[in-house]
Amino acid sequence: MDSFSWFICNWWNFKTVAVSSDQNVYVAGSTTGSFGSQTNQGGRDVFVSKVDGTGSIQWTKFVGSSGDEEAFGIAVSPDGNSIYVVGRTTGNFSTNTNSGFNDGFVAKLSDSGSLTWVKLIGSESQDNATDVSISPDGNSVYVVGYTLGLLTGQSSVQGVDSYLAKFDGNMDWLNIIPGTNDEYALNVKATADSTAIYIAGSALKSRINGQEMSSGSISTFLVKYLTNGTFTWARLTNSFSATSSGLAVSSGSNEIYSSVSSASALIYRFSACPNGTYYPDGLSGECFDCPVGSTCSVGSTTPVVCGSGKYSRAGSVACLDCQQGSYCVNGELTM
Ligand SMILES: [Ca+2]
Ligand SMILES: [Ca+2]
Repeated sequence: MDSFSWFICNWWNFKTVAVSSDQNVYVAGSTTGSFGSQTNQGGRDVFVSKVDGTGSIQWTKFVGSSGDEEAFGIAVSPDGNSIYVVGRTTGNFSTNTNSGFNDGFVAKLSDSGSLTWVKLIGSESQDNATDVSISPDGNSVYVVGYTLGLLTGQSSVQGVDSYLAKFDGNMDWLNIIPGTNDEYALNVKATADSTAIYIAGSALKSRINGQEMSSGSISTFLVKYLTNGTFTWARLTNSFSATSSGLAVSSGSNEIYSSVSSASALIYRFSACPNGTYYPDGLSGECFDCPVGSTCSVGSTTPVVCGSGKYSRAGSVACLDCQQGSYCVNGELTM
């Protein structure tokens, strides 16, 4: 048991992997077997393993009940001390009783392999937790997933609904992505500047906040939330039998990459508008020129109107003093 390659055997189902800042690798998946001191509780249990930079397995911990567990997402806190795993379960966990069929679960483990807690996100119907991301300060844990039922805080059911939930030990809030039919949130990333959370997923015959998805086949979408839970916008990324497969945000928080599996593998890039341009959503491939009388710095969502006695030309980043012998109203220069 001293090499990573040993670990890949056919009754272990790897699903997800994360790397900590101190170069340890955490993997999660599910298994019907037992392993070392870890005894399977029944059906499939989730396993979490820590592998160090040399490929040596440091520990393996089971997260299981008598029901079936599967893991879909894993994240490590920036300080490397906490590991969060999300997935679904048909069983019960100590103080958390399953609400029916599958419930989504969130499990927190320490970097030494002890299980801190397990929380369920569930309705009387099918529920799932698909991905997890952690804020830069490590205090906020964002979980996405989808439900066929009615979750706490959810007012009505529109086909398959997707949620974004925030945890800081307990669940702070859970918001439903505003879609009209079936939406499946599959990937989540909190930005490094702590301002936003991006969610990628797949949708069927749905409009998300007015943004039309494909009417006939599975589309993929990108959604932005603010860190206080406010929905910001939705974008269609691909409209032809596509599934969201990954999501990444640049360290500067100004570039979003969304990967999609369709007839071919695709990557969509959304970036902040450059100086002298703007876009209402802040990220776009089609930025507008800053209008006459205003200025726009990089990433602008709204042009800033020049003050009295100042003017600017289209595409400006700075207001200029009104010229002698001219007058300037609302940022426009009149000779
Ligand atoms: Ca189990
Ligand atoms: Ca359920």
